[in-house]
Amino acid sequence: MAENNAKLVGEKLGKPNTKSYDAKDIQILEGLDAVRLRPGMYIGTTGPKGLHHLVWEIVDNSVDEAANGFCSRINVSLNKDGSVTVEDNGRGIPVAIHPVKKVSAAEVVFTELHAGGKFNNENYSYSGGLHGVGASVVNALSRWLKLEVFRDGKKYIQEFESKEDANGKVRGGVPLYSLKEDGASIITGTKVTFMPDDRIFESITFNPDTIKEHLKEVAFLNRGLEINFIIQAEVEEESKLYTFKFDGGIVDFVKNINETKNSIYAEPIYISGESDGIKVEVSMQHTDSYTESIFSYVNNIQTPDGGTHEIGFKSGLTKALSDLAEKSNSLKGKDAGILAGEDFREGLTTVILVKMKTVEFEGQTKAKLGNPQARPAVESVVYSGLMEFFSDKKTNSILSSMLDKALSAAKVREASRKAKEIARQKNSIENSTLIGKLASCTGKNYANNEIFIVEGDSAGGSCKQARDRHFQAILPLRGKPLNVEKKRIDQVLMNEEFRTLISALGAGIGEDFDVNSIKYNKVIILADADQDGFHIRSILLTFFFRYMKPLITNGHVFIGLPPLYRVAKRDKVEYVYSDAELPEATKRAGKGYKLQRYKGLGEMDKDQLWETTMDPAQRTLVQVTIDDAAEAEKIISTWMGDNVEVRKNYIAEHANFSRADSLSEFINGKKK
Ligand code: TSJ
Repeated sequence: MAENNAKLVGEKLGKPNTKSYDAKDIQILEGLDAVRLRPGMYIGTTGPKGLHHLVWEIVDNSVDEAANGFCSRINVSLNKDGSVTVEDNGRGIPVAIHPVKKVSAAEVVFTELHAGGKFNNENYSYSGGLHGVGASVVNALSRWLKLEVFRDGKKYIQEFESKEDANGKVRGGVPLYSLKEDGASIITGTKVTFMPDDRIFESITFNPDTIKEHLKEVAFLNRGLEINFIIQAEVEEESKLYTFKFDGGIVDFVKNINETKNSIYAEPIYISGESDGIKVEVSMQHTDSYTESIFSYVNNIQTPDGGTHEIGFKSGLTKALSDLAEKSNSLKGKDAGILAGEDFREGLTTVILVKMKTVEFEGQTKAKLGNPQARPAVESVVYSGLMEFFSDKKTNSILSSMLDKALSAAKVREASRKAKEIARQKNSIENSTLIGKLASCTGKNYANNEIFIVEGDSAGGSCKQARDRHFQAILPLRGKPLNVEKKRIDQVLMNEEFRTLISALGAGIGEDFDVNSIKYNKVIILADADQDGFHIRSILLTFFFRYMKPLITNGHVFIGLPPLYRVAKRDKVEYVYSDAELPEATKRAGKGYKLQRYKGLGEMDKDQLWETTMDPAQRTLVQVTIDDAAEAEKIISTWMGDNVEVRKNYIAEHANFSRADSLSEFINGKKK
């Protein structure tokens, strides 16, 4: 074909600027007119998203060439003048003259709607879908575009421009001349440079980070493909080059996503296969977090709203792991029975890549795969892939960490369900014995009300005496059940005081939690500065993090700071909140002062407690941020984990229980 091309092109080339337009050409141009008339129909928006879509469109063509095995490198450049260049080392767009249209194939690509890549269906068996509206759309929406094709030992060029016609109407993508030879070439490939039309787009300034992130993602999805991104100087202070090439493909993608998390086994699992003509690739890895994240793609196009391929993945995973749990020695049959699909996905990061011929996108934003046949195809590939993977003894430990994780997720889910039930029945609970522990306040103005969660019955008693009952409620937590190490959050939830807390806050729990109906504006945790106190604080924060997140993000959770020392000389009293401040305080007091060290809240009398810890005018509160709570959750999972060594080290490292400033360090928040 190549020889043939050269000949045909040779005949046509060498006669530049002699082009005359017949009726068919004008029809073609009218196609591009339609694009300029309604750009949104083709690229979604004329905002930044649509602007960047132009780059994705061009890059897609090179990616297709790579997917077909003819291209190993793509260079993308953000140029000084604001234009973008995309260049690959593929075969070069065919330059043969189209037998009917009488112009080069390359020109057809840039001037005819929907021609992009479609003229050779065999080579493009997996391209298409929403994307691939193609180069002609980019051309129509560009101020100018330059094409360079390197093939058959030659370089060919063609330029296009948006031009005003005789009637003052702007036409996009008008060829300045037919594709022409422009010297010899020893390389092959395609290079396209274009300048978006500022009469179409809100702004024509590209965001380098957006492009960089997109190219990185493309590189992950196309194992081994090298993508270089060059930001030319003046776009940024100095030229920058980023190279993305991932020989692990989506396995590297999963590793990258999990980089900042703790994975519970070393390597992501990789599964690939084909079913019903659909190619499926999956990589997955569990972390010790609780959220599930799935990134799915069809023909390299992201499907943020999921669809049939994701459903297929989930059922394949559930079936395989349920079967394996059933057979597993470490799980008793009874335990295996409580596992549900979602439990297997807690903390799971997954990338799903599906390639298929005719893609149907669904939903408002066309971000969801609709093809029904993708579901069973992905399910069977995932099921058999996992069964095969776990048939090897070497993977036993991975399986047991997965099943352990799923089991604890199931227990939490069960406990959470029970807790929700309790929250729902809160009206009947309010009259029951449970609420007896709570000393509620009399004021009905929630915005002013506070609840102190206090460690220990004795401290709780002191607080009840010390408080201003108009706006301060006290909920004592019995220290003992919470002190038990290795208590899981699900067991903690079954604790009576927690149930009381849920109903006292009156805003539900979990998905049903409604921060707008909380009965207390400030939730203040009061615990001692010792190991038990640290533990209780962490459990409470973990509880809020998991079941009442908006309580934290809306700034309702605080840590109360009781003093560590009382320095007194005659009637002068100073309270000291950290060891670091003690020398200063004693110096201030001078000779003959009396020093009292508080080991816990219970050692203060009610007046001292009020002055130092509860009186809004004098106390110190630390507002808890979501990062603190996430950190607490990590501490708790370490604390409660099975690995005693890790636990000991972690506690030694993170908790110096005798100093208030280490608490502040742990809490990390702003003093209020
Ligand atoms: F579409 C485009 F013009 F915007 C564009 C296409 C832009 C860029 C940067 C690259 C490409 C492109 C197209 N790279 N590689 C190809 N390959 C082909 O078009 C091609 C080459 C050879 C054959 C063949 O059958 O010999 C078939 C095709 C489709």
